[in-house]
Amino acid sequence: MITDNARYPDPKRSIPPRVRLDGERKHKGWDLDALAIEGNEGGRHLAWLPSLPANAPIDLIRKVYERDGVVHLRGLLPRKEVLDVRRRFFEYVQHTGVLKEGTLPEEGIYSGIYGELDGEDPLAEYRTGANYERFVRDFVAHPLIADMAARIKCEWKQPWAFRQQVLRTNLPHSRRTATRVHYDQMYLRGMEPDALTAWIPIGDISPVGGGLMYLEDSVPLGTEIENLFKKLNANLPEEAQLDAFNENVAA
Ligand SMILES: O=C(O)CCC(=O)C(=O)O
Ligand SMILES: [Fe+2]
Repeated sequence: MITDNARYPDPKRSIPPRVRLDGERKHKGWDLDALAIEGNEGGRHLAWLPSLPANAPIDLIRKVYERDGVVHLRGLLPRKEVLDVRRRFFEYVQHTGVLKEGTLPEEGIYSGIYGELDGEDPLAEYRTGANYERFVRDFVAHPLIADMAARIKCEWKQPWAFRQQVLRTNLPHSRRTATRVHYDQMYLRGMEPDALTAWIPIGDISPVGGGLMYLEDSVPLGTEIENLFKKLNANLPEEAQLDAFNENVAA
């Protein structure tokens, strides 16, 4: 349970100031300066993450990934297959009443059943359960995803150390449900100094409907933090060195 409320700014009140003068401020009807997105920074300092087509030369994709620690690819998966998973998921949660009557599951239109939500997600149990369903497992195992990962990380001899997947949903009119800022390597103690995460929007996800925020120029910061952990953890027993919540990390 989250008790540290002060760390979560009210998304309705934090109107971001214009802090970046370069780049596009408006995109497809969305105005970055008027967006109040919940996150550790309370919605300030936003810019659109540029994208590359998935069929761009792999050298370019790798270059952007190495430089930024993230690469936003468009058009990797057939749209129809993605929308199929979207439909299956909403059919899976339809019994909760979360979908608006008279709309198609594929559209994923909210009924408003839960009203305003503060720090709770009534769908959490179902979306967690959906991770074990065949249609989600098959989607995660899509060869196009694995192939792209292998092309980006072509130096990896053995690409998969273990399997981890999270199916994420966000309900409209909820606050304090955003996952706080982190990098995924943070949870992977005592393993290779590198990991790749694929975040895949299942259908069209608007900037206020959830999605991914990325901290620009954060690669050196992550490296610095990891080096510090390595130094601090060196004196811990082996088991504690592998613990993502050991005394050094938790602090
Ligand atoms: O469930 C979430 O919102 C985020 C999970 C996540 O970021 C992760 O698994 O690395
Ligand atoms: Fe993460």
